Amino acid sequence: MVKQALLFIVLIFFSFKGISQTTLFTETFESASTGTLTTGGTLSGWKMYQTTASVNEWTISTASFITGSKSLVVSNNGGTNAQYTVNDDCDKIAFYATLIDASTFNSLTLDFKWKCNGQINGGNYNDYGAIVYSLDGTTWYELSSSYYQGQTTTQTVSNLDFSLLDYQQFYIGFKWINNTSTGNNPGMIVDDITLKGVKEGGKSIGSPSSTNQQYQPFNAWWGYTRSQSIYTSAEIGKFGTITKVKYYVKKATATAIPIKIYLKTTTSNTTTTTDSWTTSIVGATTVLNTSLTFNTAGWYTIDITDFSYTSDNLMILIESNYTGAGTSASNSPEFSYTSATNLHSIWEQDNTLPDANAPSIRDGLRPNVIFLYDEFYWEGDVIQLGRLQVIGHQIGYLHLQVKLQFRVEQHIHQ
Ligand SMILES: [Ca+2]
Ligand SMILES: [Ca+2]
Repeated sequence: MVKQALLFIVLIFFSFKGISQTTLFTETFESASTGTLTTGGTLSGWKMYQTTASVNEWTISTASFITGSKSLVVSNNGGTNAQYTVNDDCDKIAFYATLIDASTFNSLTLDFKWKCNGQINGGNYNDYGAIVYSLDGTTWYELSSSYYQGQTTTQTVSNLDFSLLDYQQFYIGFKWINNTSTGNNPGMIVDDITLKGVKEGGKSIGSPSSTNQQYQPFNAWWGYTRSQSIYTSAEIGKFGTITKVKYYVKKATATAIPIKIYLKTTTSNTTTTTDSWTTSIVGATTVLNTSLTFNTAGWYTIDITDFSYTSDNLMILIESNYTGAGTSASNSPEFSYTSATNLHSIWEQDNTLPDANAPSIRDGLRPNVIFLYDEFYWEGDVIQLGRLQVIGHQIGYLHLQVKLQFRVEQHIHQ
């Protein structure tokens, strides 16, 4: 009797070709109409926000263009010339009047070209351009204290860090300020604006414009500290497997801090004022136990043991165990926070563990955080491979190559 057994082996090879960026917004002004931006309607999608009225205006103009034939130009004569009136002070923003939706993107960067002579006097910027953003189109914030002036030839800015706005929806703008005397043409001219990001599942909680900073939640100023935060399901807005968390470092230092991070879900809408730390961590999962050094300002990514977040609010509990009496204030890193009533509690103590102490202090100074999720984004066509469904071959932040290798073996038993 002959038996035939068919061995069917499928080998799937994945190769990742690195992180790819997606363009979220781009503008060359080449298809835009020329004219002066106003606070009323839009001009080819662009609008003006005014703090100080002036004859100096933002225009889309062919005067002193940077590339192509049109640029965004400060002008005192409707865009005929790239010139400004130095004795008429001005504070105006040109902004693209459609929200940029980066709610599923991180690692945002901005490219643009610019020219601006303007004025600096004794180290003080008097006439200059700046990058600004807004969450509502009314309240504007400078991205950084980098100002643009002193250049009469085209300057190229590439990959300017815009990650402060990761996972946000926002407006982007360019501010022109001049004071009431002295200055040099041209004023600010902008062109070839491109905002890019890397698509990855996540959620940012806390105001990106917050200027508040504190030692919590990774506090080295005390010997031993604990931080308890609740981020509500309404704020987070999505369940799934959380793979990483990010905290925003405002003050970087070279200090290594032994830390532990715990996660748990809770139906409570407030952090404790009565429980000890020992009680608080009951039922929580330890997702990290290591030493971290927050030596770079900006979002600091912490890879945690994957946590399946499936219901209720999310509680993050963090121990910092620098030991002893802690380190100096200058050596302690600081982190961004946003006030959130009843959603952050702390324990702080030198020399001995505060774990049995109750109550804590409920300060409501909750650290800003980004949650990263284990998600894949697929684009393109659908390919059916039996039960394996591969939708396209381009995922948002990785380029995925799939090779299938089939080996058929015939075994004859006699
Ligand atoms: Ca152009
Ligand atoms: Ca001036």
